[in-house]
Amino acid sequence: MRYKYHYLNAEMPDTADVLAATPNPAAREMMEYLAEQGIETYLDRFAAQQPLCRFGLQGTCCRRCLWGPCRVTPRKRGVCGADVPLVVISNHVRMVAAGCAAHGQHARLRLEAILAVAEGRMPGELRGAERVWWLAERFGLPVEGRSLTQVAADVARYLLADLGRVEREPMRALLALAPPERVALWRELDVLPTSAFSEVFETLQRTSLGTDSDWRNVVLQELRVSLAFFWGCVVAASWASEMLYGPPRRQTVRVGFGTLGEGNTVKVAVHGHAPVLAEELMVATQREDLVQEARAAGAEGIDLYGICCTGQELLARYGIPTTSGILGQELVIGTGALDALVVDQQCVIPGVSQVAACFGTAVITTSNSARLEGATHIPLDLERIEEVAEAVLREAIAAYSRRQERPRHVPTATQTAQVGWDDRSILDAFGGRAEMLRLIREGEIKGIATLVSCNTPKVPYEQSNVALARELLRRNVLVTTTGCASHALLNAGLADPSAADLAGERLARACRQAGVPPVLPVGACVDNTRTMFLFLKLAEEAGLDLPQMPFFYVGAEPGNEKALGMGMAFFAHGISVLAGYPVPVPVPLPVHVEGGDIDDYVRPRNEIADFFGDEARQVIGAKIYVEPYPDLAAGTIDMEFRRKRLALGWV
Ligand code: XCC
Repeated sequence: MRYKYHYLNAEMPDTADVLAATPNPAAREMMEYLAEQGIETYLDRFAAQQPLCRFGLQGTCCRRCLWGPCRVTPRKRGVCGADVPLVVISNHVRMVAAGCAAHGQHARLRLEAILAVAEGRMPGELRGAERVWWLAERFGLPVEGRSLTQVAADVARYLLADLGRVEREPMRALLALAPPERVALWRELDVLPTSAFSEVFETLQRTSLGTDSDWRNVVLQELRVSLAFFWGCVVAASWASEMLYGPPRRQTVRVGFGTLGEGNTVKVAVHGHAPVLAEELMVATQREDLVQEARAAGAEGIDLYGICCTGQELLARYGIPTTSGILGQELVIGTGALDALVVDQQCVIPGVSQVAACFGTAVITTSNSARLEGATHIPLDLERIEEVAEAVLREAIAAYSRRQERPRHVPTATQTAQVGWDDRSILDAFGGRAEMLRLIREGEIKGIATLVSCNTPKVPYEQSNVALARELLRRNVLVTTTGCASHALLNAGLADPSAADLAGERLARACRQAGVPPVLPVGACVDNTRTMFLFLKLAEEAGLDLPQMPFFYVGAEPGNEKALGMGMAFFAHGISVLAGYPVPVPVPLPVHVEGGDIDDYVRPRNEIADFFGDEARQVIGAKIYVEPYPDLAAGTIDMEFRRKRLALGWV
């Protein structure tokens, strides 16, 4: 690849590399088409930014006060005296705190929606009764003689309290649901979080100028905020969605750019993370008056499509086709097929506005905290949600009428996939907890890796996610997936049962017998909750602690601060993490010496790196690996699985 980063043991692609290596032919076609049209995309901006800043890539640029910015090295501290480990971990924990805030805000919106429905302020009903009763029981809330909506409101308030508590007491959902072995460890380390809001607040003050200057103490805050991230935000958001809209539904769907080319309909893409308005849009697309308006404009009806995590939510429940993750959003709009792009919050890049302007696509923002220049703003109001959905669709219909003569270029490729999985349906498909554990113990399934998180321009489009998944399958590793990694794997056909043909003999047999694909999409990023509960249930069945089990968290293409938080949360649970592209916790990698012989490598010393790479194993039971090359990454995961299986006497 064109851009070499010797000090990271990594390379990055230019546009020609991306076109040559992406496993997504439809994306390649769109990249070429937009380049011909002279329309700028992320590829052009990524090239213009090369070479990326060495200090930024290593996490050693400190901008947390106004004395700098300081670029620290082992020989040169910051003006305040901060050394490399302190700067790296302080920068990192701030990113995790930002991720916590991001997932926390969309958890909050969903919990507020539950209260609004329960109190009759928002239309609709709660479709996830089973989750409501289960949580009430686990949280010890009174249920005798109380209605579903009363209990659901109590559950929502309980989770909202974990989001925002300021009293110095531990988060209650974590105490109620996390494994006792982990709770005891976190208590011993004194990292039990108070709430998401409090830990984000504490993280920011602690990393301000001249506050916590003991990097090991900052690591403890990192664990604390990661636990708040998971139990206060991720879990709350996933279960709030289930309480509102019901569990995911196992179903066969079609996905990919090609779905955009079908039918003469008003085409609306939903994009972002909080599916509250998108759910209402689902209802509104069927409303007779709006369908009539679409027909009067010359269309046959109104169709929805999904991008990013809001897309994954609608895919898992209703089979609404998804088109792309974060990196392909400009390409989707560049097809010219969309009449409107409706965004809620997060992962909506500013670049979409320019592409949308070229094709007359209406961009509609709906969150007051996530606006785009040039967009029409129709803010979500829970109490008027039907009117808001109606107004959004009217904008889309108007755009359809205006856009009749606009150019369209829609690739034809689509893929089929089985989606809508969760911990329960996966266990059921494999014959229940005991039977699935037997398959793991006997090596039919060597281990389970969850392949999650974003896309990054630092690798050819979707290539690391897809190549790593294929290599894991070949090594008999079962894969669950969420978020933008899931978009990549769905687009590559790996969530279709026929992908068992790519798996090792033993995994292929297990999947065929169970009738499941070897890659199981479990939803949006907050639905990593489902993978965590799959891991917890299997560990419980085995009578083992999480760190003993052959489970892995893999972020092949980390891009967002939320992805760092998710990795740290799984790490805190004793599940090893592999970051597929050098993230700014530089764990020890052998680095080739520039200009040296082919085998001339050094292992850079860095206390933080040593901690996450080795020392943490003693304390947490897990470690963090960084490996940008997918085949080597798969080998690393396989190595850890083999060692764990040997230790357990599992062949
Ligand atoms: Fe965003 Fe969730 Fe990352 Fe994709 S995977 S880039 S966070 S949309 Ni969640």
